[in-house]
Amino acid sequence: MNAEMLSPALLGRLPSEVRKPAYDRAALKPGIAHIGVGAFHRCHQAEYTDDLLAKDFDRWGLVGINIRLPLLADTLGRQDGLYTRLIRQNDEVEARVIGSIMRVVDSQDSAAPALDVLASPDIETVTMTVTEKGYCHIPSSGALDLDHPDIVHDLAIPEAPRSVPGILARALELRMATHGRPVTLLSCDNIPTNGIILGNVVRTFAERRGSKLADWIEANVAFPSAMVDRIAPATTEVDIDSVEQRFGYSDGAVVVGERFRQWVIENRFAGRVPRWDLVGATFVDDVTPFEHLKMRVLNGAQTTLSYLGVLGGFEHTSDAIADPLLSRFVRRMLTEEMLPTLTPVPGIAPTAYIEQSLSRLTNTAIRHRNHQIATDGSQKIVQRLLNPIRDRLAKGEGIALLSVPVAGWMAYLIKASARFGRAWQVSDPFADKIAAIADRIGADTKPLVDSILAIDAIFDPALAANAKFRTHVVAGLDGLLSGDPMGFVGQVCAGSTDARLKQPARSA
Ligand code: CS2
Repeated sequence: MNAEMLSPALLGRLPSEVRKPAYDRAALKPGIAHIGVGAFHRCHQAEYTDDLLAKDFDRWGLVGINIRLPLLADTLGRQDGLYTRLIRQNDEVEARVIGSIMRVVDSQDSAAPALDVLASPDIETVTMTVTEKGYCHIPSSGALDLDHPDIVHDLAIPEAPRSVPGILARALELRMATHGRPVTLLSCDNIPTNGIILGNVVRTFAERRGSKLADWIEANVAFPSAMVDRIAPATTEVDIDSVEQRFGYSDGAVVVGERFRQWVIENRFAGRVPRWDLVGATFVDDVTPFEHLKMRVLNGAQTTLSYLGVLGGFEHTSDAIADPLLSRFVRRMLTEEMLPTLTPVPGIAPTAYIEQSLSRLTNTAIRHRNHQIATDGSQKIVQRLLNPIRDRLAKGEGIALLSVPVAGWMAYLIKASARFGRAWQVSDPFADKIAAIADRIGADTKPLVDSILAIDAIFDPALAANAKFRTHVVAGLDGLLSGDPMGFVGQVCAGSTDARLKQPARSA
């Protein structure tokens, strides 16, 4: 097929079932910059902004910045920023062209294009989805990792930064030196207290650059926290082809997501506020209870299904949850062990939230690969699993279920080592370290767990020293590295782990 490419000229001729931007795109002016224009941003913040522009048109056009792959400036540039957002819910498909992105700059080779946008007086809000590791923080403490190679580089050459904290600090320095206008930096990543962590890393970096910048930031920059939610996996060729086949035009920047979406934002802005609350977002004083709910329940379930799913031979989340055993395991884990760790959220019943989350994961039209979710687990397990485990241990409560996905993360990385013939390819900042530990120690599970728990950037030392936690993780790793990982999950689910723990741990 040689279909016409999506463009402003094509908008008037699109099939009627494809929804179009309901405002005058030619009148758009930039007001928001977004760092990390991946599938999630295009399916979430850009859609909310598209809704806002249709409801209450204001100077809130989006300028996207990619400082890591993919390159997108050409693809989206050819389409004048337009792209198709598909909602897929089992057999239903709903298409909509989003118009809120005015342009995207690729800034992988040099920070200059990113800095030009971020330092512009037009930009009043900067949102970002740069993945957990983009913050260059130490997951277990939230502090800036001063040994991170990009941070070392950026502190030495602050005019040509590579890291997110370095780029933001330089942009703020340029704003201070030129027009001095305030700005809101709004993290939309799944890290706990994301506004506080972003504030920490940018301020720590700025303090190293001198007190003038740090003082200016204190007076002129806001770092609200936010909880963001919509399942939007990486786009595939099949998704791109499906738009051409179904609607007759070509679009290189299609995104696919589920119907559910949520955005809870701490009401703390510097300067003008994009009124996303008019179109379904919620502004609150404290995001923490929402964040716990989402990261522990929805993300906790996804992470659990991803590791146990890969070990059990399942490709996608929906395949893993369709398995009766994994489905039973994850529901029990959430209701029996996760739920009691949640802070009440007005208007949201936790049991109903758990059921809704589990049902979202069964959506067979969302092809979310377990390996995609398993990526960068070292940056995810603290907020999704280890913090709730810590809360339960502090109250003397059991962790027989929650400890299994922690062992699952270890097993996933260990099976990527030479000892297991590199069962699959992994991507995690700690992958090499764990493979080296696995190759050095071999099959003896207890010293293997001891060495992994000693990585204090991930495991807080008090948690790592907890005897109950260690015992459960050793048993979990033993079971998951055995020839029958699903048999082990079955035993845990049948409630026989405590019995197992009385036996000396078997080696893998
Ligand atoms: C997923 C998230 O890849 C992952 O880590 O758990 O991207 C998840 O789909 C989103 O947080 C849902 O809002």
